Amino acid sequence: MKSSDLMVKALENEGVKYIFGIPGEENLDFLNSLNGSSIKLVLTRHEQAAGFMAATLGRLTGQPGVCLSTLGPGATNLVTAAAYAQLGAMPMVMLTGQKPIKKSKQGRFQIVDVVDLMRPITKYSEQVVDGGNIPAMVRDAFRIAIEERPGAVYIELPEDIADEETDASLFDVVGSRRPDADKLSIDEAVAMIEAARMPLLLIGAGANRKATGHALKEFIDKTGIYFFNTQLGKGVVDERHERFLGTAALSDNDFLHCAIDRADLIINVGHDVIEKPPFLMEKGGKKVIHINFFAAHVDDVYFPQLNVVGDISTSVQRIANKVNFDAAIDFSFFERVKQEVDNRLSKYFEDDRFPMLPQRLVSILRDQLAEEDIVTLDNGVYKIWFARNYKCYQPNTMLLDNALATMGAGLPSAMAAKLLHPDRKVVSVNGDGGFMMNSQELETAVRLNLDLVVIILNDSAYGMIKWKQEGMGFENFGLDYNNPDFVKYAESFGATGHRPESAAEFSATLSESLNSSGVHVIDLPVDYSLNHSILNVLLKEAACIV
Ligand SMILES: Cc1ncc(C[n+]2csc(CCOP(=O)(O)OP(=O)(O)O)c2C)c(N)n1
Ligand SMILES: [Mg+2]
Repeated sequence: MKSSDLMVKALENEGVKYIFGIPGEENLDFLNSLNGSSIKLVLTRHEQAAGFMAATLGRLTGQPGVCLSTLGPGATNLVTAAAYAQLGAMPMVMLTGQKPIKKSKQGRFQIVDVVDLMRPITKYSEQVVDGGNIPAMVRDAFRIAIEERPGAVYIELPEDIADEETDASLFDVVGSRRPDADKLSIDEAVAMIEAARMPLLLIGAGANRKATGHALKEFIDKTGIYFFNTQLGKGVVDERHERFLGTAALSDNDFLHCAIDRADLIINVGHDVIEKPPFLMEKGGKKVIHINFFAAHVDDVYFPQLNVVGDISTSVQRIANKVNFDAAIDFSFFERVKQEVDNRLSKYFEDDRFPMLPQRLVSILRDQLAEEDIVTLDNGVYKIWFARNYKCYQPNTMLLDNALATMGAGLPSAMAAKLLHPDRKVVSVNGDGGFMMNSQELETAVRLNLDLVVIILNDSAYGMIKWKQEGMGFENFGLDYNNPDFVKYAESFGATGHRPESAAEFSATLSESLNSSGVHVIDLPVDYSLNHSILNVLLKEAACIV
């Protein structure tokens, strides 16, 4: 068999259904082998978007998404997506071409050492030097990408190797069970929880990767312990739960930090330090139990006193079964904080000023979307408002990136979510800056016949950086730009463009767009005037009001 055929067979063997990317001439053997396979090629307009889509597929399924590019420039375009998958713990396999390695008449033309380039931002980075190695390399790459902590892997298939004959055969896909935590660490956790007077539960990124919600809800219901989450832990337990305090989108001084500051123990499930810290540890301060698939990375602001390492769901179940939490413990303080947080966060939910407040957008979207519908966010200052104010009812129904926090992933991640869940509504929320970083993918979305709503928050600026600039007391400088006419822009791709002029009109446009087919782009003027006064000023002065 030709090696490129074997590569396709090896990917099929792993259950791959999509490959996202842009082939170059160095991939032509592979492309030909793909023709007629069960794998669907999703052609994109930029490799970065292909990588973001593959990573999102990995994030949502737990199985690696696969992306493809040519050598040199195509491969370097995958770098940001590799970092996105690696930091965000999303399993992803990247496959690129390369010039012939045995004999080439092209000098160094387009040649970059991609294997070395990818090494620090992947879990595995190797070149295929013999077609016979393909079955083992692919099997191992997939295993490594999936294993906790998941991430990106990279395989380079040079042109001459792809064309070689090989008689190698595939390996069966053999999974492995995640080990459970040692009994002693469970006992220690139980003892620490029983000794605590003001414990809180924190749900972080790792808890969103595997099904842990059921075990966590049982733990909360049994003990009555209040909980909060990180941005990547949103939705693991339904945020309408009576014990839910909120999402820690900031590291300190937010309303819910009033509760966190008072806690004497944080039972920290699935958190890892790639996220912006949800709270800051201090020496001699509150204690932390780290429950995750791996031990805590120690950091100046994170040094848990106990690691419970093993399958999260099993650890939480075992702790819940054993713990005898004092039923008489007084949770009234946390109860009061919860009331206050809920009141504060919903303050502008009905405010109809236009341009629209991000808080109002959050409430309109939450009203119009069903439990299982998905919102994806790009990176901008609205992410903070969504993380704090939008309540998720199910895991992975708000796809945001609190790890690499790159701009440009919002639209591709929405496209991947819709491909995977055609029965759910998907809304992509972007800043005007982030949207323009991968807006060319509107063409891909239209070509794929995706039903998608894309909202662009228009402030003609890199608003997030403006907000930080103001917070640091600097003058407004260097962050404004002009936008294209987004309605015409959308139409030129075959999408439908909308430009509402009031909150009521936006609400009606959104509803219409959600209930009709095709790609809808809504250019929404946004009012960011409260970013500074609430997030920089009010929170510092008056976050703790209970
Ligand atoms: C690729 C990339 N470049 C730069 C940044 C730094 N950055 C973070 S948010 C932001 C501005 C985002 O602007 P926009 O998308 O318009 O959102 P807004 O905050 O204005 O709503 C910038 C430049 C980043 N996170 N990623
Ligand atoms: Mg902007």
